[in-house]
Amino acid sequence: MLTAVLFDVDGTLADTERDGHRPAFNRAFAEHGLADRWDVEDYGRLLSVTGGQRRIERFLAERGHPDPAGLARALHRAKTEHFVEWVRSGPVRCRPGVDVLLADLRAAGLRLGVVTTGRRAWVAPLLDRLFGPAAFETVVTGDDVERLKPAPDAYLLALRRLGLDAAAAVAVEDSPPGLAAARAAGLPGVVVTNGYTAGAGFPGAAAVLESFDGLDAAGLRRAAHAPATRARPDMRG
Ligand code: XBP
Ligand code: MG
Repeated sequence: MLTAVLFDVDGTLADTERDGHRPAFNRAFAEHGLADRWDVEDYGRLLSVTGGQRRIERFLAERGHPDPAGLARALHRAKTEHFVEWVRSGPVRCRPGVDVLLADLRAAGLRLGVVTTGRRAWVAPLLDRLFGPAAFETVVTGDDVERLKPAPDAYLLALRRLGLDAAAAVAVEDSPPGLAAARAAGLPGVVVTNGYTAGAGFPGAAAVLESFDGLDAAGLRRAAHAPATRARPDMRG
């Protein structure tokens, strides 16, 4: 029986990537004297690497930088400060329909958690700003686990904290690595796509939706228990 819903943050609860994280990375590059800037399209490709610090490190390594790990650490620290500033004072809002869905899930007695690979330094103020304090029973961030999505670690930790089996929960995600993490932890995954992930393949998703509009607790329950989609022929190993 479904008793808990675990939400991803970036791209799911809020559209943070294109106009939030991306400009924060670019400000950090500029401050460190780097000429690199991630445009909207580049950033979409870079999102296949989860975790901002790993994303920068991979980018620098591919360009032959002599100390990609060290510079990525410094850049990511600066990026996180800029992003926190945006979270506190920028025009961030939850995705349309999310607040209505959360209220309905609560009214239906479902437990709510957050599972993200982003850093707690911004996740906590973002959730506070959008949903108020203590809106979620547990919040797992990229600081809490060794391996980020698509590894199952963050979802497994959330289940452990809630004392639940995977069959009692559903993950709500926006991206292929997020869905893969949920599936690897044994959870059904309902995907709600956004500008960056519409059109991506989501093998194993219980449902793929384009928006939260009209989605309520009953609809999410139905979606979670739909048979998982088969892998697309071109996605099979
Ligand atoms: C989100 C991420 C994060 C953000 C940036 O993935 O991969 O790295 O892009 O946040 P998901 P940080 O939505 O699957 O959790 O810079 O704090 O890593
Ligand atoms: Mg996401």
